Amino acid sequence: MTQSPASITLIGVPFEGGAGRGGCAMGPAALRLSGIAETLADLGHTVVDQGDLVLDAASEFESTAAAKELPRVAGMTRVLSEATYAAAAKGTLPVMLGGDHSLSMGSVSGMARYAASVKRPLFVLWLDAHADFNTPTSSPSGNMHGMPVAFFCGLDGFPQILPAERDLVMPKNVFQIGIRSVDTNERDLIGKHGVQVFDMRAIDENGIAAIVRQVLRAVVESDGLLHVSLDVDFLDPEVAPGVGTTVPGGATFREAHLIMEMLHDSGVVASLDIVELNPFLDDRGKSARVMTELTASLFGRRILDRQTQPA
Ligand code: 5AB
Ligand code: MN
Ligand code: MN
Ligand code: MN
Repeated sequence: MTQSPASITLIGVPFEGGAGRGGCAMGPAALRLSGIAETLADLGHTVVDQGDLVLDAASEFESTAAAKELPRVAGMTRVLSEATYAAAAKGTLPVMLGGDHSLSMGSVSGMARYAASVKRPLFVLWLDAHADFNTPTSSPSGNMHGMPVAFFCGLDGFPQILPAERDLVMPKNVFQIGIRSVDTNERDLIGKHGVQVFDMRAIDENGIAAIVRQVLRAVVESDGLLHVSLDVDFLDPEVAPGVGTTVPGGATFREAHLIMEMLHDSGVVASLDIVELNPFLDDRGKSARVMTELTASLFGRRILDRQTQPA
């Protein structure tokens, strides 16, 4: 868990096959350059960087307009799902250095398998401008970085990338914060399956702390494990410009930090994805540094020795 000194496994996923444009494959290098491993070690954690995964396409699939680069996405999903499971099963906390958001098809599937093996429910906190709940049938773009949540929840419309008996995440255990861009079909799917969405309006109306408390209460009450998936575009583009799919009106620097600080204090975080960083579009390393700072807050960096006051 994030609270006491943790053993952290950094898993580099230099993958951009799920995004509409190139650049995310350089994400792991930029995150390393921003000092992510050293920052976590300075906080007292044991950090093992296992380097970048070697990725291969799954040649039985075909790339189509509905699921672009499917062979590469499928190959990455298989390798990362194994790597994430293995890192968690040996008692470490996997941190994925992405890579585009299709990598969560693998990381979350691996964590779902791990959670099932220890008989605890898996919850997912999805910090993103987008819901990423499209399927190949609903997607307007065919880009698979817009589909990972639908995949790990087991929606119809995907080819069989992982074994049929794989462990899934229940849509009601997926909490999304920061959402401000949802496609028409995707909106119907969210309603039908009951994903718990807190859009930007909910943050404006309630404040971020009340929302995070509600999410953490759900996890703690059912003794769950929490996987956090942090898309760079969750943040306002002014704070983090280095991403291919900017949407104005995102989370502020402080809102994002408060989430991370509260997550740390909860002690329920079991794994983390840092995704969609595109160093080619970044402003002198600004976004890479912000992601490293946020990760530091999630792993215990604090301003003063004080927790968030109860409501
Ligand atoms: B990201 C869009 N909904 O499906 C689609 O950045 C955008 O991982 C997806 O959140 C954005 O293509 C994917 C229009
Ligand atoms: Mn995303
Ligand atoms: Mn996004
Ligand atoms: Mn994006």
